Amino acid sequence: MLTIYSNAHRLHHATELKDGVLKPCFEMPSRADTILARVQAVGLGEVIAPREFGSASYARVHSERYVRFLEQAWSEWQALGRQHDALPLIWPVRDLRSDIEPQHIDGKLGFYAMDAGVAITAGTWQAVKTSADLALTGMAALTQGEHSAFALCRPPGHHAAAEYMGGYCYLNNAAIAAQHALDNGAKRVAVLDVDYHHGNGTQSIFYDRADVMFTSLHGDPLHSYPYFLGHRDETGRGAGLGFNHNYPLPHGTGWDGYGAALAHACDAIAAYAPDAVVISLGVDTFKDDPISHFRLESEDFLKIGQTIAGIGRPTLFVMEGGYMVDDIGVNAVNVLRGFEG
Ligand code: SP5
Ligand code: ZN
Repeated sequence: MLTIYSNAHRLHHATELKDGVLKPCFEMPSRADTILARVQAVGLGEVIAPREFGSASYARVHSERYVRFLEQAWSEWQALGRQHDALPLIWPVRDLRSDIEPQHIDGKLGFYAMDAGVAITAGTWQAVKTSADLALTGMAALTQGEHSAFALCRPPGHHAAAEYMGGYCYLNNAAIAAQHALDNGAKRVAVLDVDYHHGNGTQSIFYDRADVMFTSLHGDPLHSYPYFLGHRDETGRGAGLGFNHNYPLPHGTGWDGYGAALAHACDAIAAYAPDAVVISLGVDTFKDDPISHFRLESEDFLKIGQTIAGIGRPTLFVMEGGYMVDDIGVNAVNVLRGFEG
């Protein structure tokens, strides 16, 4: 399987608010290094660099003003003499106004962030746009006839919506890739999100649409981040009604519960007959993941890949979460090897 990778991810290494204390993000550069090392160790296939696509491709699923904000936030922050990571400190909850974009960077950060897990640093934009380019390059390979590809994205993307960032995510790499397929002749694309956390951003982007079916298996939002989306009754809206499927699963879910939900999800995706499938590949479902609560074993990730292969469609794997540095390489590549059979 083709892997698309760039060292640009190293430009982004930020801090997050953890249990009330600012600490280095769980989402750190060594994650991608570990996964790349495993790709090479098992000889998965060729590793190529991304093409540059540019903001117009990102603005197919994000608003132009949001993309501009991401591009300019660090220089606006730095212009105030600030040197630490840019973080929001106020959010427009409920009856506060969210129809007017503030001009001050502190206002903008709250306006465009859903949480305090998306600090912006000097190198963040370069890493973020390259991550989106990895997914776009992977999808371009599928449209040129590859049956599968692996975009080794970092930072991840599935919590980012049209106009907000959150949960280590800035641009929604999987959604950008899905839209690219549609813009290049695909009629229907399925996005299947197997990260431990609900893919709220991807759901939000495609919620009104029938040309992208979104399916997510995740920790029940009653108890797990992102808390405010991902319930079973979210099934789409308008033309999109019936094209959004959530499988919230309880703490402690192991292969029995997970495998059954995944098989059900993949049957529904196969029935949709998509021209391409995008997998939001999080491996934070692993039993030893430091921030999650499922109990998958390393061998179970092979079975995830096998089940996805049963859909039988061209498939782009887009890296999302997974934080147990020693094992995420094995687990992510097990999905890819399981897919290849
Ligand atoms: C892409 C992705 O997986 N994003 C996940 C973002 C989760 N952010 C909040 C996690 C809070 C978990 N707190 C548990 C602390 C354990 N010491
Ligand atoms: Zn996650």
